[in-house]
Amino acid sequence: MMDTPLDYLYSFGPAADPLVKLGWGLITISLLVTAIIAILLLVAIFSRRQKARPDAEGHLPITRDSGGMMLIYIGVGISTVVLFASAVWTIFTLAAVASPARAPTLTIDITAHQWWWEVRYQNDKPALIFTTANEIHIPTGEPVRINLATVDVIHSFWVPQLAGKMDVIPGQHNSTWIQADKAGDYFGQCAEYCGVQHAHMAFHVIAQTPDEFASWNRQQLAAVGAPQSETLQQGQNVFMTRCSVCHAVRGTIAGGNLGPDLTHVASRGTIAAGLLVNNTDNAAAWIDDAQALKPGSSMPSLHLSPQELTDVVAYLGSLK
Ligand code: HEC
Ligand SMILES: [Cu+2]
Repeated sequence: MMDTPLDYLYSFGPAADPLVKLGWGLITISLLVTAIIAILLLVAIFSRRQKARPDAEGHLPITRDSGGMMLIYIGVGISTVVLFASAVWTIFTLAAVASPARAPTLTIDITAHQWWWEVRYQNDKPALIFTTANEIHIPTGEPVRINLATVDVIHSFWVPQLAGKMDVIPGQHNSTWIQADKAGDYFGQCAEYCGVQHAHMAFHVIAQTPDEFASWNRQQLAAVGAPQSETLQQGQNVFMTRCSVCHAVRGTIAGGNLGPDLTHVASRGTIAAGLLVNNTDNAAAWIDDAQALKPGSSMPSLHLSPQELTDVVAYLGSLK
């Protein structure tokens, strides 16, 4: 989990377990092959031919023994069996992770943007659909369907401890699934180079017990109330004039969709796709000069007045 980011040698769910076993298996086979070849090579280098003895006339006899061919047959034979077995194991692994054992009850549409992830929780009832960003909450023990789309270039969705990579390709709808059997914070990362800030296109998958997940889900659906103080009112005013063209806050007139939905931004652990811990100082630094922190991002450096900045940061902080 978090203490070992992107550690793909451990897995925490059925979409990743077979992959990790295969990974360990192929590493073991590769190391064994390397060791055996190294040993054979050393034997060949250091073993000496028997010294030929000259015959009665003083000539060295020419010997053509054919024993070497047998070794080649054996070597090629063993390699073929091992490679074929690895290929079969790989095919079975791909089949095992192709789809979950039972149909997912939860579907999340994920849209990749340069350089952040839009996360939309699907529901048969339109009123229960909501959008968030860069932080995907899932209930433990449940397979979750992930539908992938992109608004710009190719990206790749990767949470190594929960599933293999799935590319996100313009004009194509790929889907994959994840499942976490243990509660925790799993690190995810765009795994296909997508421009200058590719390295800062991370996300978190937060697996919670079904009860905790249900209460998180309820909280995300809650509408934002009216600002409760003068500062928050000022902050909301700044937000509506300077930010709402790109950002949405459900329940207000802010409906922009160029940037992440900020309805419950204060509930998220990080901002700017995993780049910064979500606290007052970082939020202020980000809003003041996003281009210094994530050059090339579609979030402009707003350079607000100190008062406007304090107010808008307080407003965002109230969006729990
Ligand atoms: C021109 C469009 C645009 C404007 C205007 C804009 N933003 Fe952004 N904002 C973005 C984009 C795009 C991102 C995502 C950047 C990234 O992570 O690469 C973003 C990210 C953010 C984030 C991080 C959200 C998250 O969950 O990661 C916050 C907070 C934020 N903006 C606040 C503001 C505030 C406050 C204002 C107004 C003072 C503002 N933005 C104005 C486009 C905009
Ligand atoms: Cu990327």
